[in-house]
Amino acid sequence: MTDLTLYAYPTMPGFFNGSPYCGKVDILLKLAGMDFTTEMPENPKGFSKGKLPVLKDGDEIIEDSEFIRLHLIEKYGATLDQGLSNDAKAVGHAVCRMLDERTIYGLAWSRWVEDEGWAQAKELFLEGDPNGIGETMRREIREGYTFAGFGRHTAEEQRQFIKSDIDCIATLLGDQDWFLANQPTYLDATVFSYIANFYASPIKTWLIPITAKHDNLVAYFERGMERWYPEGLQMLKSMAAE
Ligand SMILES: N[C@@H](CCC(=O)N[C@@H](CS)C(=O)NCC(=O)O)C(=O)O
Repeated sequence: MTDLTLYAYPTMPGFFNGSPYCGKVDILLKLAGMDFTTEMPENPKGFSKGKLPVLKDGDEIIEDSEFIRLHLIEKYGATLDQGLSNDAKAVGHAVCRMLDERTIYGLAWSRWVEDEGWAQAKELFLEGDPNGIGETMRREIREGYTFAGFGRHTAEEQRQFIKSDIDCIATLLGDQDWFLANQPTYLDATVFSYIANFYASPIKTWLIPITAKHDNLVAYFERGMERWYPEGLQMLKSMAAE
């Protein structure tokens, strides 16, 4: 009997999470067949890293999506790798790091820093940001990414970087249903969460066209939605039909 709570940012019922890190863990837990509940904690900053997702497993608190993945392996034997070769696992590792440590810049910058994305994000995530918390986060992201280098590039250069990451994912997927194996692995938990946020987030940004031009990524998105978020897919289909 497990007692698992995923602390994650809230999302529409039946929909993928607007944070790719939270979405990744949601899918990892689904892939592992775990029973769990999802909650928005009263104070995410109360955890030692001040970030979500966090997994509570009985008395244990595990922070960071990567440590949560390792916890599922260590405690439950849920490798979620379909017996991949070491070479394939190395590719999986590299792709996860690219998305989580670089491509994320494009997603966060387009939502939090660029005016067009921010106008939408503050309504969706912060109900208009009446207390100005979002403005503080916005400044922190701009400063942090500028220190890291991404923020020093022009918009055109930033988009070139992110487009090359998305092109790389599309090439790697090719005509397969899932990355690396015939059934989804932990890599799909990560990639799907990004593709979904690029392509079908309620926040509309320049990430949509550079993802949508890859037919295989669009088909992959729908395949993942059917598997993990069928209600959300229905919602999207009815909205498109209106
Ligand atoms: N490396 C972490 C990153 C988690 C992360 O950056 N979460 C964001 C949401 S997408 C967050 O909590 N941001 C709030 C903050 O940094 O204050 C992981 O993989 O879990």
